[in-house]
Amino acid sequence: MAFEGLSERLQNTIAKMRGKGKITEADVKEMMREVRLALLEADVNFKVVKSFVKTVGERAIGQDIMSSLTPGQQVVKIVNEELTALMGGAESKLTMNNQPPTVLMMVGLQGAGKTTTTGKLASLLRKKYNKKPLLVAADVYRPAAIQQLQTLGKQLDMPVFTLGDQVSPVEIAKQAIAHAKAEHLDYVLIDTAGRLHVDETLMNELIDVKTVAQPDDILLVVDSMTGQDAVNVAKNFDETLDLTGVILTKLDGDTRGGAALSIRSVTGKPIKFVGMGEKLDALEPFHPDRMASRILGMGDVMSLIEKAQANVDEEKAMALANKMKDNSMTFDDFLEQLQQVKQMGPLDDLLKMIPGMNKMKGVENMSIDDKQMAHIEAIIKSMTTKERAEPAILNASRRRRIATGSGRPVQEVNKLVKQFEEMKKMMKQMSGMGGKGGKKGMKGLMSGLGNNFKMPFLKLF
Ligand SMILES: Nc1nc2c(ncn2[C@@H]2O[C@H](COP(=O)(O)OP(=O)(O)O)[C@@H](O)[C@H]2O)c(=O)[nH]1
Ligand SMILES: [Mg+2]
Repeated sequence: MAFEGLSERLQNTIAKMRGKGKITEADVKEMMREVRLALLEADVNFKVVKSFVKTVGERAIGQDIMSSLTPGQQVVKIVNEELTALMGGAESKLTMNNQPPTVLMMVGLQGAGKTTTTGKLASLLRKKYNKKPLLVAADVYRPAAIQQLQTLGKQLDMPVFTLGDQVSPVEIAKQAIAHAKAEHLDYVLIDTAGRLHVDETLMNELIDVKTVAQPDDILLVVDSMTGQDAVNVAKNFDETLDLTGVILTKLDGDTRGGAALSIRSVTGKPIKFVGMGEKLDALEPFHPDRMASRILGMGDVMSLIEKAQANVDEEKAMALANKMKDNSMTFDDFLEQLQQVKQMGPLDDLLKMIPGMNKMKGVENMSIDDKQMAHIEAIIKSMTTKERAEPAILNASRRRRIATGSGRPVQEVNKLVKQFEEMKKMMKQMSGMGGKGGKKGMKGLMSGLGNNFKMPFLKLF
């Protein structure tokens, strides 16, 4: 999990302040010392750390008293706001040219994820904005680079422009844009070559491509796992090419976070997207505010909602939400829900987006893999219709029969039944919380998630 160390240290530091009715200057100093260490340890650029700690410290000491917040909460709010500002404040969107095609030039070192990200971005442009992209194979050096893009194009059912590897990238870019115009395509995404290190030959070639292609966005793709190197690379590329934005890849790995927190501040260029995996849908717009909340363990409810909306069948979810309200959920519903949740990605990643959940015990081990899914399915399918609807009738002999039928140990059947019951109980409590005396956080969360998403999977494993 990305940002783990930073997240934990910051949260521990903040936790010490949380309960305090009054925060002294000494408290703030002590806290800033810890924040400083946490950031340095996360490989954040030291100049960035210095100025961050200074700003937060000054604001925390000089804070106005707001009646609605305790001093501890105010410090959290300041840290959250400053982390957000550090990462660029608001979301930075792609440029869109009024006269299509909009040209995006992808640059970066070898292995950073340019080609993959080109495919992901094209896919996102089509899925989210209904645009028609053209993928352009302008890496004529790396063996099989063209083929890699063609494979992506095939997977996405999207056109790929190539002139083979004997034509210069400049010529390829020129002809690709002409082709896109003729075909009325909306976006041209140029996948350029990388090198192992920044070198002059590479930069000169990229400058030439830039001159010819006149890109609306020049996006640097950098690997977040490389930490401060990523920041230096960004600085180098920006000095030569005047980037318009950065895409940070491999944020699904356990990067310490230094690049995400330093790049904007060091280069002045915004992070526009983050890569969250190898699959073609694993690219997300970068929201500094949400990332800050995630780091501080305040959850990222917005991203969770969006993910849910993109992946969950709304009608089915709605029907289920109603069943949960009157507590008539069956094992069939349960299975269907599991399948939907599974489509959204690793469960523990999802759970960490929920406020407070990242601190909950057991979250680490929560995941539904294909094997577990198959076992659960086998067990449920071995129940009779009546048993699925009325788990209360599942006595010992029925459970033994189900175990035999599904080829699973009876303990596993017992566990599943127990989890199902617990979940039903929890659902009942949660829907009760929507009303008056409900806890503010949970209530806000639930209404934020709307009727179509009630997290019935929280306590499964
Ligand atoms: N885990 C993970 N892997 C990624 C991500 N983006 C790219 N990769 C992987 O990084 C490797 C290099 O990617 P590629 O697109 O060929 O890099 P290029 O040399 O810059 O074109 C491939 O194995 C990709 O699957 C990401 O966001 N997360
Ligand atoms: Mg490539």
